[in-house]
Parts: sequence; structure tokens; C-alpha cells
Amino acid sequence: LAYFCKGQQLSFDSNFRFGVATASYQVEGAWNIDGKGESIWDHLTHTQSSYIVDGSNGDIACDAYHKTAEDVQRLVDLGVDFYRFSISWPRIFPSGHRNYINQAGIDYYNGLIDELLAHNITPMVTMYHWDLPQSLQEIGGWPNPLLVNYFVDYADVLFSSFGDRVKEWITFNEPVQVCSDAYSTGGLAPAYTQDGIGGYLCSYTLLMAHARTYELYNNNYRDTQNGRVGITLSASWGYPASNSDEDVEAAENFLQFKVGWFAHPIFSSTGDFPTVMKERIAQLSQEEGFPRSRLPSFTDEEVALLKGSSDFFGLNHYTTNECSVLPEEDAIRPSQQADHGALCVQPPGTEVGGSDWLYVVPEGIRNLLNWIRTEYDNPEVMITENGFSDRDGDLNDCRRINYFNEYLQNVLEAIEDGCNVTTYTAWSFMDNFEWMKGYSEKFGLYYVDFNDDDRPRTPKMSAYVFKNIIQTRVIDTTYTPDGFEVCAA
Ligand code: GBH
Repeated sequence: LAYFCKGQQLSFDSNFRFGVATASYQVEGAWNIDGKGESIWDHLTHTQSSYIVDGSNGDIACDAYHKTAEDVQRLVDLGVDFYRFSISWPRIFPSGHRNYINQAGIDYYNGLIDELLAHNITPMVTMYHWDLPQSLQEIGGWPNPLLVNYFVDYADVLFSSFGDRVKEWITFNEPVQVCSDAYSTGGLAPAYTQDGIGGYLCSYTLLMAHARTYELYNNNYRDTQNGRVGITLSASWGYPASNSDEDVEAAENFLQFKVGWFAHPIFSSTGDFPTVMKERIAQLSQEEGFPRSRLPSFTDEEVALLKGSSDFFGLNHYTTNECSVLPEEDAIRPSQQADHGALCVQPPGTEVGGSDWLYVVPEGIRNLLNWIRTEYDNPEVMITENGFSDRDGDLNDCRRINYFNEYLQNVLEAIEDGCNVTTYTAWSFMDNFEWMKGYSEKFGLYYVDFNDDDRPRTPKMSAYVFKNIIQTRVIDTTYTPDGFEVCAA
């Protein structure tokens, strides 16, 4: 078990690991430095800046590319066990392809990895956190199944270049966002809106790229490198608005279509997409006049390859929705929402963060962890992101502290329930480029001054609180670090 009792208080076992996370495009900057190629985020922000609320981009971002040593020192100050960061594919393959490997890109990540290890911090590496080489978007991006091979080419170079020192790999960050937001609803680059089609095509490619990468590691690297390879899924909790059969079904469909979509093929005992997803999409596709289901299907061999293809369940969790059945007349056809048939909204009376979708519902993480436990036979869950946004960037960030305290308390309770949670990662190490929200929404434990060319970082009160949790292994809601005001109860 990953906890023990100190008096009446639950606490984290000494083996439980804490870390913080970032992603390449959100923090690195150096968008065209040292031979890096263009990514879909460079392309979108430079050619259609109106998509970004403040018209900004990640050209410089936190300039983390030039601040390896000082940032690693901050991680040491925080006392984290590991640092989760992502590698920029176009920094390694500027053309998108393996014809040319950019040595300066390899050198940059070698420098970061070696600096972390020199300070006893474990690198946890995400291979893909949304910055696809633009050249690969120009041949269709993730809906094009040829990208399976191109991704495996890239993963192979990462394993062979860094796998002697990197032992924790995450193939993809948040497939639902990579597929739905990018190709169905347009909320992320390249901002395409083929709802009900693009996202599903993408999911076939992404899942096969993941499974082939896992297979590659097993065949060529696992024996010598001894690491672990997994995937990170985003999952909100969804509960029914009433106990009517319809609402209960809507909430369950929401979970199956948003979590099960990528979890069922990998983590369930039967494999493949969830049955409810296959049935509903086939049915609606037929009604809409499509000659076949809009959801691609796997061969038996592909189902088998996908099943069990992850050494852990990486979980990004932020929020909870209340779900009811989507009224037929409100359904846009075709769309992913019509396919799952759920209308999921802000739970009544809940606090909203600096992001309009981020409702604070601490018990949601406990409910979700228990759902994962029963649905997928209690896999090891590594929480790879959890965090709270504001807009003011206040250093006395009491709302963020309250969020971490309450969510972590619920993680402890989930562990007590029997959930196999081993790892917790705060999003984010520092304020950064928040995709379509630019610099307007801040998730950092460190404040970053984006008006200063040096991009100085300042620890917020939450950084000290997080450090205290790591040190003491308990949640102390009364803890106030030196130099900060006590948070109102
Ligand atoms: C993560 O995604 C990302 O991995 C990270 O890069 C990012 O900085 C961080 O979260 C903060 O956003 O209800 O239709 O308005 C979070 C994924 C994004 C999923 C918002 C739910 C709600 C969209 N979440 N989304 S909507």
C-alpha cells in the first residue's frame, strides 16, 4: 500500500513519488534556434494568430531552452523526485522525417537529462505533447495512418539516444485532445473542425503508433534499457445529474467516449474500442447516410497488439462535469457529442478557476480513480497532471493551494479505497503558454514575468506548500510558508 496512518491523518508512503510537469512548446521558446523545424503550433500562431486569445505565441515562451541549469536548481529547491517534460519532434527531426537528425536538438535534451540526473531527479519524458512537425500536418496530420511509421521512426531515435538514462516514457499526452480538439472541434492546432470524423481517424493512427512504439521497446530496448513505456490520458469525472436511467446512461457514455475511447483498447481485458462506442457510432453513421461507421475498426491482430501495451496508466485530471442526456434537437450531426449523447456541464455551486472549464470538485478525482480501478482491473496509475489556473498570477495563490490540498487529500482517500496510485505530478512547474489561451491563464507553481526579456521566475506560495507536502508526506491545510499571508479558511 502507498500510504500509512500517522495518528488519524492519512499520509503518503515514502515510496510515493512527486513531480512537476511542463511541455516543450509551452516553455522552451527557441522556436527556430539551432536548426529546429516548424511545428503546427509555430505555424498556427504565426499564420492565424487570431486563434490565440491574446495573439501571442511560444516563440520565446519561458525561454527554458536557455535556462536548463537554473531551472533544474529550482526543481532541486522544490524537492521533487522527477521532472516530466516533453521532447519537441521538430527539434529532433526538422523535416518531420528520419532523413536528418538535428544533433543540436539531441544535445539540448542530453543536457537537460544529464543535469537532472546529476541532481538525482528522474527524467520522465513525453514523446508527443502536441507539437507535430508542420510537414506532417501538410500530409494530413494524425488522421493519416502513415504517421504510425513516422512516429515509430521518431520514437526509435529517442530510445536509442536517451534510453540509457531515461527510464520512464510517455508516448502521447492526452490523445482525446490530440484527436478531438485538433481535428473535430478545432480547439487546438491545426484547428480543424471535421467533427465526428477527423478525431476518430486520428484515434486509429495514434493508438497504432502507441502500440507499435511499445512493441519496438519490447523487441529492441527493454532488455538492455529496463525502462517503462506508457501513455497519458486526460479524464474528467462525469456523474449523472439525476438518477433517471437516461442521465445515468449519459454519464457512463461520457466516460466511455472520453476515457474508454483510448483506455479500453489498451487497459481492458477484452481490448478494442468500448462496445457502446462502436454500436452508437455505427448506428448514427448509418442514419446520417455514411456508407460505413465513422469510427475506424481494428483487425484482430491490431486489437491484440494494443491490449496491455502500457506499463502504467498515465492520468491527467483537472475537473468534474455533471451529465444529463443531450436533447435530440440540440445535437449537431455528425458530431462526437451526438455520438455519446451526453450534455456535461459545470456542477452547480462549484468554484471555477482561471479556465472556464476548470470546476473545483475535489472528490471527483477519488471517484474517477475508483472508476479506473474497477473498469481496468486496478492498473498502476501515475497522475501525470493535476493543477489549477488563475489569471492574476498572484504570488499569494491561496485558491491553488486549496485545490492541491483538497485534491491530494482525495488521492490519499482513493489509495485507501485500494487504488494503485504511485505518482503525483503538479501541472505546472511554471506559468507558460497555455495553448489557445496564450499567457492569459496561469497554472504555475512559479510565476514567470513574460514582460521581462529575462523571463524571471518567482516561486508562488503554492511552490512552498507543495515542497512541504513532499517533505512531510501529509496535507497540512494550516501550513503558511515564511513571508506569506495566511490563507483565509
Ligand atoms: C492539459 O490539458 C495539457 O496537457 C496541458 O498542456 C495544459 O497546459 C493543461 O492541461 C491546462 O489546460 O470543456 O470543451 O471547454 C487539459 C485538457 C483542456 C481537457 C480543457 C478539458 C475542456 C474543454 N483539458 N478541456 S471544454
